[in-house]
Amino acid sequence: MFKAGWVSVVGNANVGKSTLVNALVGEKLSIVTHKPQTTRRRITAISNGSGYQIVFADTPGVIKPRYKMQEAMMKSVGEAFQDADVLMLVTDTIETDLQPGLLDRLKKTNKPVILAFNKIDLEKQETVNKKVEVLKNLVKPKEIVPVSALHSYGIEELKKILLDYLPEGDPFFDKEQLSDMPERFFAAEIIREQIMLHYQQEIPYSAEVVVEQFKEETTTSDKDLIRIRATIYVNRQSQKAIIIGKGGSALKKTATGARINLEKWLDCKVFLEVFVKVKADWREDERQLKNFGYL
Ligand SMILES: Nc1nc2c(ncn2[C@@H]2O[C@H](COP(=O)(O)OP(=O)(O)OP(=O)(O)O)[C@@H](O)[C@H]2O)c(=O)[nH]1
Ligand SMILES: [Mg+2]
Repeated sequence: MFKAGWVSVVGNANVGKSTLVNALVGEKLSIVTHKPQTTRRRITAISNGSGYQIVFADTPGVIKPRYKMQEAMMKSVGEAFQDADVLMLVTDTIETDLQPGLLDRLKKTNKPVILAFNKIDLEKQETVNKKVEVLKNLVKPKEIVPVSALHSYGIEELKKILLDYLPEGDPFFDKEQLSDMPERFFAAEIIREQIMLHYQQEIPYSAEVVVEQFKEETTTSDKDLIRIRATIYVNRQSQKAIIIGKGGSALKKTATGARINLEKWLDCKVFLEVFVKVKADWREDERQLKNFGYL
């Protein structure tokens, strides 16, 4: 008997969905930062084991959209709800009030909901119990699993429970495959992670990264080198100046951070070139959002 199915990971922003998916898959696929709205698209992450394949869909945290890009983000959450065999709702100990857009969908679904109560390392057992009780009555999950994604606590238990609710069936993907998304996409995400970390206020939310070139080369020393050329697009000219910084210092720091993480992830030397361009108000521009793959 082989079990295979789709688990969509949904929740408020910043509760640790991506950290949890990475822990479940055992590989850093989704980017993680301390800022909300880090994840912008549905990201596939595959966990293969003996007798099972779980295809996780990490999703953007549910918010009330203010511009078209955020509308597209929320549309991808809706799609993840539809495609799921099992819904894994993630909440944390800090904010247990579910966003209305999330609660509505949870109330309408007839799919099994497993609640992963994350960040239990931050709270006393007593407080955790109280908050769990509130959520239990609100969303009526099939199971509740307390976890700490950051400390890899409760991960195996959670996986076991998810498997109980997965259908029997053949695997969807090759068992070596970690995702159905291309390396270029993950490379762009690794660069965007550094933008989220290095800049303040609206800047990270106004930036998009596109990888234009991703080329493997064999060098004379027999070690592989990957040449990556990427462009950071921002909304306005003033933002471009901030991204670049005085004498290029800010961009240099960002690109260095990105290169180090790309080398770790690709396990080889990376030559990274980053350019910055303005695409006026791209977050509201349907054609641009299509180009960037949001629509
Ligand atoms: N203390 C603690 N922090 C955690 C835990 N899990 C995640 N975090 C932190 O919570 C923050 C948000 O984590 P993410 O995984 O990016 O959260 P997310 O739900 O994917 O966020 P969005 O993509 O923005 O919706 C990061 O700073 C994580 O390190 C945990 O178990 N304990
Ligand atoms: Mg995320």
